[in-house]
Amino acid sequence: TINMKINGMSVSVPKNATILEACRLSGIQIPTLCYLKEINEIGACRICVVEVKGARSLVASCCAPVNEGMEVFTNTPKVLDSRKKTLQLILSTHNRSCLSCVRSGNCELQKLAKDLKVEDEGYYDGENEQYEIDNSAAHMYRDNSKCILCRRCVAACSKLQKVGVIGPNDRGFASHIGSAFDLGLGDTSCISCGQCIVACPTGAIAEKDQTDEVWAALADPDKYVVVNTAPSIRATLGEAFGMPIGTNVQGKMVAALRRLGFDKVFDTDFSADLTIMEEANEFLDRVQNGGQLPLITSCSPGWVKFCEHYYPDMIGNLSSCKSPQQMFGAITKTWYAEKEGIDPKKIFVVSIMPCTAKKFEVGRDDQAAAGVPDVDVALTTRELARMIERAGLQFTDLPDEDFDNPLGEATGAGVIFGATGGVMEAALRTAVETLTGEELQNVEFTEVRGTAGIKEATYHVAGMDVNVAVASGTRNADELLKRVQSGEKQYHFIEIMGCPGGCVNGGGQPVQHAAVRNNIDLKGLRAAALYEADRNLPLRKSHQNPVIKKVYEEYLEKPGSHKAHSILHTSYVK
Ligand code: HC0
Repeated sequence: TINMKINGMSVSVPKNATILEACRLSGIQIPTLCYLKEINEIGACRICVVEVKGARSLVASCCAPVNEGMEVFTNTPKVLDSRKKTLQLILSTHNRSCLSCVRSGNCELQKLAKDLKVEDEGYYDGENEQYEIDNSAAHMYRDNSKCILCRRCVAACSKLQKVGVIGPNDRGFASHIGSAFDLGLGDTSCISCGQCIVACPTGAIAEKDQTDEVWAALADPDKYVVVNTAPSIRATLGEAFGMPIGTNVQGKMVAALRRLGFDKVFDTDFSADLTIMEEANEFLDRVQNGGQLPLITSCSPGWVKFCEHYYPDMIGNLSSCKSPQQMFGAITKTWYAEKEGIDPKKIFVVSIMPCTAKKFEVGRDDQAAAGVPDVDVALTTRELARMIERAGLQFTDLPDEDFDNPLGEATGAGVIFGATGGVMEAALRTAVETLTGEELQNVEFTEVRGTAGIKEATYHVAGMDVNVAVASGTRNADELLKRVQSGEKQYHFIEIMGCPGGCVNGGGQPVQHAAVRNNIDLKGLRAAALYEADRNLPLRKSHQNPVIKKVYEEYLEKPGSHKAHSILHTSYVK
């Protein structure tokens, strides 16, 4: 440690800390705007300035290291005045239609303007650049009139995800964020992960809001509107209503959906169980019959798109299974529709996903088992929160209710899908039992848990060493696949999720401000809620799910059957 003074108080802080970190450790949260820990430490916005004794000018605390004996002042008139002027200048080019902005109430710029007492936000107003809204991508839009050029989205795209399809274009007053040659985002190799959206401090980028389509379906007496909620939503939706990170709100979520008027409230965990039946079978088939290995999971559409764009040679390794979202729609519009005597054309399937790429996945080819799209609309967690607000439901006061039958029935294997490593663990629970023919005593494969970007394990099963790996975030996926392609590593089975930490940290999840993202283990806290849910469930292996058993008995015959293939599997494009 080193010794220094902050606002006249003596403190000891780690010697490699920045001034920003030293202040935070001493109980002072300095305001920031462009700073994102580890990926955007560029000192560009100058909101985090402080006075350092002896320094000629104010110092950007996010990228200035501490020194022995340093004296820092965080709230002097000079500091406060500088921050306020910087913010006024930023606001002078900002589209301030805040009243109805999608980020109103959750905007970092808005909070700063209030905290820094900017009462004359139009002080430096003048002529501004005009931008067209980029609506070209399936999942999101960009409105540069609300962009403050902090580069957080650029860092998320290039440094976090290694996709790199956006960056600053032009110079000076004309600077704006966009794709190369100002192509529309939809014309680039964007993977639709939405990590840029959760990194954005303002409303410059957001998912395409499809809530009106769902309101219309709910109001249509000819439609039978079914909703399914992804595993991770129960662990994150509460954040949108001020509940602590990692609170499991499954019961209230179901109650809210029922009050919104959905005819049936079902669980994507059910179809996660179904995915395991098909995927474990595919894995065993490839192992036993010399199929292409490693088998790589295909349930994350951001990852699938990354594979198609950047690793087309590995498309043969992708599982042919549709994702649980798509399997849910497919089985609803076939088996369930037949059973209930409902015309599949009248069924409107809405899924609530932590993911923006799910909006893109809905429209992929070969995702229409009953001749109509498997899923009609994929909403993000944030869009669901907006519907609940618009309906005036007092979320925190709602009672806890249960999912409907039969597609609300799920095991613990389904719920852990939402965390990185969860699909692998769920698949192992079923594959190991099938291979050994014996009941698995300990169902917890802890080696593949946790928020590390890449995880590996070897399991000795039925006389064979099974090498598995798990990666989350496409930068980590890229690193892992390079090891596979170079021959450095040989695996039998790989799980890849497009977002770092898996779906709990998806691009459609409630946006937490940088002050939270930088300092709290968001992924770990959210994932813990899912592992706890798994621990508390009576059934924890997908093949134990009684409704899954019934679906195979009554309809699909067995995993991997011809019928299962035509309904639950798909293909990919190079
Ligand atoms: Fe996921 Fe899914 S677990 S991708 O992470 O596999 O989005 O939560 O719904 O489809 O089940 C997302 C989350 C899902 C799917 C499931 C998978």
